[in-house]
Amino acid sequence: MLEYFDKLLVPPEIFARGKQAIKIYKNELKDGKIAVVNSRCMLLGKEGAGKTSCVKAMLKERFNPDEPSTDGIVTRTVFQSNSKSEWKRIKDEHDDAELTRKMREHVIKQRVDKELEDNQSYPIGGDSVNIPNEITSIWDYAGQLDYYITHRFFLTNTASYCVAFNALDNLDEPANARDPAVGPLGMTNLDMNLFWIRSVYEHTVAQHVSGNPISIDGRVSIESPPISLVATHMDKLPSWRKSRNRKKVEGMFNEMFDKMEGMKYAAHVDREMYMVDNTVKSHADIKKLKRNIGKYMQAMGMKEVPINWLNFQERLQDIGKTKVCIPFNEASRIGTECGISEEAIIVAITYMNDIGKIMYSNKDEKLRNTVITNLHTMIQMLTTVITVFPPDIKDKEMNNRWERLEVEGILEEKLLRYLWQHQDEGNFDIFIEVMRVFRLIFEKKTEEEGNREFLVPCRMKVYTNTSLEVTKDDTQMVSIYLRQTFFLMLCTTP
Ligand SMILES: Nc1nc2c(ncn2[C@@H]2O[C@H](COP(=O)(O)OP(=O)(O)OP(=O)(O)O)[C@@H](O)[C@H]2O)c(=O)[nH]1
Ligand SMILES: [Mg+2]
Repeated sequence: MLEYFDKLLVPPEIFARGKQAIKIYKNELKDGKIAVVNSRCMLLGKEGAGKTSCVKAMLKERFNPDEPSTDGIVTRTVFQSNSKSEWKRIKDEHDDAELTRKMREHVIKQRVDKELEDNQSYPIGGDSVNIPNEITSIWDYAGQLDYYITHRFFLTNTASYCVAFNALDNLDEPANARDPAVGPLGMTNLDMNLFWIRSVYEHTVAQHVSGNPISIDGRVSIESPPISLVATHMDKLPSWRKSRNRKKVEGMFNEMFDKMEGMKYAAHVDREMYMVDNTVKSHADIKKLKRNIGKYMQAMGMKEVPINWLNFQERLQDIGKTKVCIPFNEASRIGTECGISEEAIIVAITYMNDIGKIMYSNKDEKLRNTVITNLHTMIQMLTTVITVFPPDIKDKEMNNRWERLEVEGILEEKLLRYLWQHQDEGNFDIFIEVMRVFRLIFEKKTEEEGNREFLVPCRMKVYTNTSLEVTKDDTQMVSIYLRQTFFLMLCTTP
């Protein structure tokens, strides 16, 4: 009987090697620890700055001169690196549970080999690919300010950041949207770049504890999380002399460094100047960027965790394939099944949240009871409502409802059900709750049964009519006049 269960639970290549190997495997699972690197690099910056092209250049993928604007809040690419700073996209990058399983089994297998002093090679699950205990990912954000409100869910202090800017954009001129029809974005290019830096600081350090110094090659170099500035479009600068172009862009970097003098976030900013041309595959500054952020990611993402946490992580990611979220109690029960003590379960879940594997917050009364097991699907669901790309809706009635969201910022339940029709019905109310708790939507009073209405502030139209007059309120009404930039963190205070 026991053997039957072992056969189910123990990886076949360990099982095949007999009782001693099974015993070592079980001991490792119970008490073993593993140093894993679960690191993330996040690219931020103005729309059209060249973030996606920079990710492609880092992964040595082909440059697209007509690269479309990143669709959705953020896209994630998982890759493996080796000592020569080669980064390679992982196949099946969305099967997180499988990656975690391979990583865990690889490490245990190595230990079983060592204890049995057995040099024979036993491939993992028939897969001969070498699995390092390292999973690294790049998160490429869409640069439109419309998505800004969602960033606070994803920016954590365990990641390394890059803020990209176009070297052709004059720092003192108004920042323009990628689509010329949209017009200026209400701040200068300099303020736009500082805005992103400040945003990382506000969402990570200011929210949590203070930043920690990172030491690279034995010396403290920067506070965590580190933020590197990357100038793109170097190939487009006017002078035929490269040195003259670099001098000019150096001036831009120095202007930004000067402007952040005395600000708390300055300690997080990498003073190395990365001036890249994304059109070529192996640009020297892309190599330098990869080398340095690779070191930052190693230093920040390395953590020794109990092996049973990885088992727990894999189980939650596996559930995520079919359910976007589960009640906290259920997650907790699974943690117990994986041999994690009651007190350690919340620590393990928080760790998984910080490294971007799941999402959980015990700060909010309502969300405390829910663990989001599939971030990818959750991002897709959020993107159906918070998007700069209108969906192709064939249904006329739904189209009118979409129109109402576009014009008035009012989301009807019927439209939301239509947009989420391919999602699990059981998740609907939880997601309404997630959006409400994160202040993305506010419920309005409505008459119609079964068609609740929600106000979506980030979808409300911005009127640029400066001649708008402040009218006197009557007893029933209070008018509030706001500018879009009031919501953004500007860079005037330390
Ligand atoms: N010549 C040249 N073109 C570039 C470079 N980097 C990006 N581009 C082009 O600039 C445009 C915008 O680049 P993207 O990489 O899509 O910019 P993004 O920051 O990801 O934009 P969003 O996703 O809209 O936020 C595309 O047409 C790219 O082909 C570069 O270094 N040189
Ligand atoms: Mg992009």
